[in-house]
Amino acid sequence: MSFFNKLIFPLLLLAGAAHAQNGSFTTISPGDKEADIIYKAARVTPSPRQLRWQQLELTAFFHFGINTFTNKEWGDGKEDISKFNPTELNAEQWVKTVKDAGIKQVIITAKHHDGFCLWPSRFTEHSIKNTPYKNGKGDIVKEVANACKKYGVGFGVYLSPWDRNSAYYGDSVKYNTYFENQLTELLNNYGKVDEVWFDGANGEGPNGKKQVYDFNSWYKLIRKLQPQAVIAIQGPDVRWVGTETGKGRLTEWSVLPVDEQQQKKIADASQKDVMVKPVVYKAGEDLGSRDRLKGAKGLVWYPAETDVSIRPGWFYHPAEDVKVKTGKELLNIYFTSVGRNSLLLLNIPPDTRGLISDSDVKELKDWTQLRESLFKNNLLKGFTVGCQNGINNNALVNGQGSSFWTTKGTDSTAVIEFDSAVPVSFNVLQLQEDITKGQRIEKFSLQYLQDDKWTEITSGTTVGYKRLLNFNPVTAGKVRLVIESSRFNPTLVSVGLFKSDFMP
Ligand code: FUL
Repeated sequence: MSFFNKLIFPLLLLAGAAHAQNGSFTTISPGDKEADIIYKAARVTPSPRQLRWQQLELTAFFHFGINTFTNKEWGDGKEDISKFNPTELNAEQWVKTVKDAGIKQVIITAKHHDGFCLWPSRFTEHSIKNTPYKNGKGDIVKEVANACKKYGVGFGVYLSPWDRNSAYYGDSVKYNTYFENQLTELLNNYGKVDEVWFDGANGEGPNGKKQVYDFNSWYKLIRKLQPQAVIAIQGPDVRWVGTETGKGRLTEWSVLPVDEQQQKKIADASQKDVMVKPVVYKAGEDLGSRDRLKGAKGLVWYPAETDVSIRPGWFYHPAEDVKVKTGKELLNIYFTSVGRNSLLLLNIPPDTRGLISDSDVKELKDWTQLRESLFKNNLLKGFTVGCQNGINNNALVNGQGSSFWTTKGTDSTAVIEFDSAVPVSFNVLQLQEDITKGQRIEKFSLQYLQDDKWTEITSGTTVGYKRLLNFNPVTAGKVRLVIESSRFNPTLVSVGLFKSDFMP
C-alpha cells in the first residue's frame, strides 16, 4: 500500500461509514422532520438491475410489425396479415448498426397495439406463423435475440397491454391469462431478457372496452423467470420521462415520493422486489424537490427513460425517409436526455425489406462520430485539482470512474478548483455523481477566473448519473466548480470540460 493510499484509505472508510445506504426504497416515519426526510432521500440508491440499466446510457427500440406493411402507426387489429412479408430481413444488420452507434441494449415490439405477434405464439392465430414470411416458419423475436447474443447487446421485449385484436380484451380475467401466457413464452424461449416494456397507451376512449390489467402477477412472473430484467414504463424499475420529444427535465430527480398504497405494496413485497404502482408523470412536473418530498410516506429510486424516434413516426413510412433526424439533432437529444439524468431509448424502425434504411444508418454514423470526437479528450486532464474539504480530489479527472470524490465530515457544499498554466477553450461541462451512493447535488455552478474575478459560465440543479451543459466557448486556465447545495455529502465520479464545434 503506497503512502498516499495509507492516508486516503482510512478516510474513505470513514466516508463509507457516513455513506451507509438505505437501498432502493425507504419508509418515512410519522415523526420524521423535513431534515430527516432529506437525509433519507439522499441515501436511496438504485437496485443492481436499475444501476446496470442506467449505465447503458443508450438503448434502441425496433418498431416493426404489420404497421410497417400497412403504413400505419396504430393498427386496429383487423389487418390482413398476409401483407407481412419482409424479403431481406436481417436482424444482425439491425443489431450491428445500433451497436456501432454505441447502443447497448435493444427492445423489439414483439406485439404492438394491433395484437400481431412477431413470434409464433401458441395462444393466437394473429401472428407471424400465418404470414408468408419464411412460409409461416419465421420468428423475428428469436432472430433479434440471437443477433443480440452474437454482438453482446442487451435484449428486451415490448409487449403491448392494449390489444385491439384479442377477443379476450375487456374480459379482464381471460385477457390477463392470455397476456401472461404470451409473456411466459417471451420470457422462457429466448434466453436472457434484460428489459420488459409495458406501454401505457390505450385509445379505447370512454365507450371502449374496459380492461383491468393484473400488473402484480405480471411483475411476479418477470421477477421469477428473468430476475435481472428491468420492468419499464408501466413497471416498478423505470419510469417514462413524460414526453416523446427527447427532452427530459432540467431538474430530474431519481428519488421520488410514493404514496401509502404503494407503501403497502412495498411492505408486502420482499425488500429487493419493490413494487411501485405505475404512475404517469407529466413532462414539466416537479417530481422530487424538497417541497415534493415534504409529505412523503416513502421514497423510492425510480429513474427516467426518454424515448424518441429517429423519424417523426414510430413505424417506418417511406414518406419519412427525408425526415430522419440528423446526427446534429441526435447530438442535441443526447444532451437533453442522457445529459439530464435520463437514459435515451432511441427508436430506429426497420423498413419493409426488413432492414434499417440507408438514411437512418447514415445519420446514426454521423451522430456517433460527433459524440465520440466531442467526448474523446477531457480538457481537464493535466489540470491540478484542489478542494479544501474534498476527499480523493484526483479521482475527478483521472477518467477511471472506479473511485469517487466526496467531502469531509458532513459538508454539503464545496469549491473544487482546477488549475493549469496552459489555458484551454471549452463549451461543454459534464458531471457525474456516484449514484451508487444516492443522488444528492441540488445546485452547482461553473466559474472561471477572469481579470482576478470569478465569473459564472453556467449553473444547474440536479446532476445524477450524468449532467451535460453547453454554453458559449470560454478560454481559461483557472476554473472552479461550486457545489452550492447538496442533500448530504456530495459525490462525483467525474468532471469534464470539452469543446464541440457543433453545439449551439
Ligand atoms: C406509445 C405507442 O402508442 C406508440 O405507438 C409507440 O409504441 C410508443 C413507444 O409508445 O405509447
